[in-house]
Amino acid sequence: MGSVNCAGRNPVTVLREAIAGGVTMFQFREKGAGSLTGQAAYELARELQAVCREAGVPFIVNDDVDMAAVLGADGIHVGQEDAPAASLRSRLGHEAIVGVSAHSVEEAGRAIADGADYLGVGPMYPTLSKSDARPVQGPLLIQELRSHGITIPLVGIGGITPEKAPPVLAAGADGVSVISAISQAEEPGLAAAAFTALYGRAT
Ligand code: 3NM
Repeated sequence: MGSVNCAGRNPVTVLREAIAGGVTMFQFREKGAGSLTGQAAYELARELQAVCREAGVPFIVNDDVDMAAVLGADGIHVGQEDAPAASLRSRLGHEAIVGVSAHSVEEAGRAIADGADYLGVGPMYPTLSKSDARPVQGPLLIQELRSHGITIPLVGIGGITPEKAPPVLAAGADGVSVISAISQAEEPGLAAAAFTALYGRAT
């Protein structure tokens, strides 16, 4: 999540509320039209990192390994075209969490061989939050990854709402990664709680 995802509200408030609702990991993703750059992006990142620290929630930076290193982030999330996970981890420290987006069995296999800790798998459903999203894959892709013997944590991403999350979890995902269904909800805390309430039941 980043500043452009928050329906004009302060991202710090949105994140605080989301964490109060049960969000267990946060990824700073400052992307898209009107997003902050340079110093302003760093300032927001630091504020959001402080909220995460206070709550004991891991703070992950999307794509920008320099930012992750400068901030001492808990981890980084990258795409297929970025540096291999193991080299990112050696830059950030061996405890760093490295997540990689995967859109097929082949991409997943490569990311795991390269040292990914978890995979973001999507898009599960149509999304408005990523302009260059791949074609929708649906929860079936998660099932396919599991049937190929992939055991590392998988999180579904893309267009996931509390109503659409159960098939993703039932397909074998360990969790869901969500932007708009929480960040643009009238009450991000309640929206996050609607997701966390699913876990006991669907996994
Ligand atoms: N990655 P929302 S879909 C950041 O398929 C991102 O890899 C995707 O936002 C992928 O929850 C996506 O608002 C956007 O749909 C997720």
